Parts: sequence; C-alpha cells; structure tokens
Amino acid sequence: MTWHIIGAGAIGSLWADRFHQQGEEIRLILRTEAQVQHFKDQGSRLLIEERSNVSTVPCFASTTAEINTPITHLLIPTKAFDAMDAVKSIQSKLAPNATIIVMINGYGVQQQIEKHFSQYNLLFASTTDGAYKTAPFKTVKAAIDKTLIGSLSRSQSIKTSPLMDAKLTDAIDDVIWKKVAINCCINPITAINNCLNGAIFATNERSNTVFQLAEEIESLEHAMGIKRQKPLLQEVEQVAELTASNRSSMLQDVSNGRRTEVEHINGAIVDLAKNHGVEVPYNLKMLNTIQNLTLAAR
Ligand code: KPL
Repeated sequence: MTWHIIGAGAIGSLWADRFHQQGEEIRLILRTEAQVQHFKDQGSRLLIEERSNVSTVPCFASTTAEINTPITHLLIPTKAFDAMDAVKSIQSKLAPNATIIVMINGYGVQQQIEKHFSQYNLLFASTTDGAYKTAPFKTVKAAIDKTLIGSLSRSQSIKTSPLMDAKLTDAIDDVIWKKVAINCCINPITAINNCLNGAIFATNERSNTVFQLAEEIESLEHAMGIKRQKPLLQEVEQVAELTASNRSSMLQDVSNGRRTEVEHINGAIVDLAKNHGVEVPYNLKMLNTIQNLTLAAR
C-alpha cells in the first residue's frame, strides 16, 4: 500500500515511521518545489530520534502538481487551520473511494471536512503521541501514547482500523471533544507563562484560570448535552501530571513565532458558547491573549 502524507510535520513523521516499519511506501506531499529539492538534498529520508537513537525513513516527496497516480490512502496531520485547504488542494488527485485520515487538533474543522468531502472514506483520528521537530526533516519522539480513529457519520460500518497502531472507536466526536477540552485548560496557560505542562498549577493565578476555564467548558457541555464521567479539572490534572515535562504544542508555536491553533481550541469554545447562550469570559481572554502574542505570525 502507498500512503501519501501531507507535509513533514512531527506527527506525520511519526506515522511515516510506523508505515515504513510495516513495509509500506510513503509519499510526502510538500508545499513547494524548493522543499522537495531540500528533502532530496538531505537524502530523501526523514530522521526520527528516540532516546538518542536516530532511525531513517526513506520516502518519496513531491508537490501536489507532480502527483500522477490517484491517491488511495491519504493522511492529513496538519495544523487545524491548514486541513480544509489541504483536502481541497489535493482533491483532483484522489481516487474516487480514497481513504482519508484527518489527524488534527481542535474542534470544528473535522465537522466542516465531513460536510464537504463525505463522498470519500473519511476517518478522523485523535492522538496523544508527543513529538517535536528539531530541524526540517528531523523529529524527536517525545512520548508514544495512543491514537483513536473513527468516522463521524458511519462508525457502525467500519470493521477495522486502517492505521495498525490506532484503535477504532465509534465515538470519535466525543474523543475529539474531550481532548480539546483538556487542551483549552493546559495549552494557553503554558504559552502565556512560558512554562511546562507540569507547572500549570504552580501559582494561585494559574490554578484559578485553569479552574475557571474548566468550569466554563463544563457549563457549555451541560448546554450541549455532553456528558462526562470524570470532572474536567480532574482530567486536566492527570494529563498535566502525565505530560509534566512537555512543552505544549501552543507553547512551541508561540516560542517559534508560529501561528497557534487557539482559534480551533479556546476559539471553538467561544463560538459554540455564543450559539448556546453560555458565557465563557476566560476562554475568550485566552483566545485574545494568545492571538495578541502571535499577531505577527497570522
Ligand atoms: O495535546 C497537548 C498539546 O500540547 O497540544 C497536551 C495534552 C497539552 C500535551 O502536551
């Protein structure tokens, strides 16, 4: 099987490594010819570092324009704000029954993609793997955790996961929501305070903000009819402890002067709250503060 992967981001590179270990062929779709040339100059391989060991993943790379056989299996591990354009730009190259896996953060874009591209075998994945890049085609495996995959519209009819290391779920919408709820409470605090996930309760002010964010999200969940087994604050405490030494994805984006996904994290809460008549001032504050921190990157 040939897997096409959009971009050469950290999470996409982890999956390229897994596909390679399963003997599958990998084709990266890069934005520009200059990037393709750079990749070829570096030996046409991704480098994956794990506990100081570096392994190589050979891949083909091209721009979308250069693709001349229909894509049957496509992984979209982009930033949330790039995913919709990514599918649109690749559509003319897709086989009619292509399997597309959208593996993004945030909430809302998944539903938009489902609405516009339901003619494909469209699946959504949510991962808690941790990885970061140290150079254009070099990724460090920080923590391998779990990936869940499912359909937003026809879970019952899917029998096997197309990603060997990802577990099939018939509640991917819920999984995506629960993850974004946690990200809303951890990511902006780390980005504003330039701190590790483990330090989000280190001061009274930080703790209070986390507490208020979680309360607002639970009020919204109540209005939306979303049920949870465990209080959100308890889940946030657990994830912050488990990933204590991580720099959150939002902190990494802010530190590198890149656009963040805050519009699809706290911003998604703000939009939904408006529709449900719920007040979420702390989430709005996080959205505005992070947007101001990264004005130049937008
Ligand atoms: O998903 C994450 C992120 O950084 O985006 C958490 C759970 C906060 C782990 O770092």
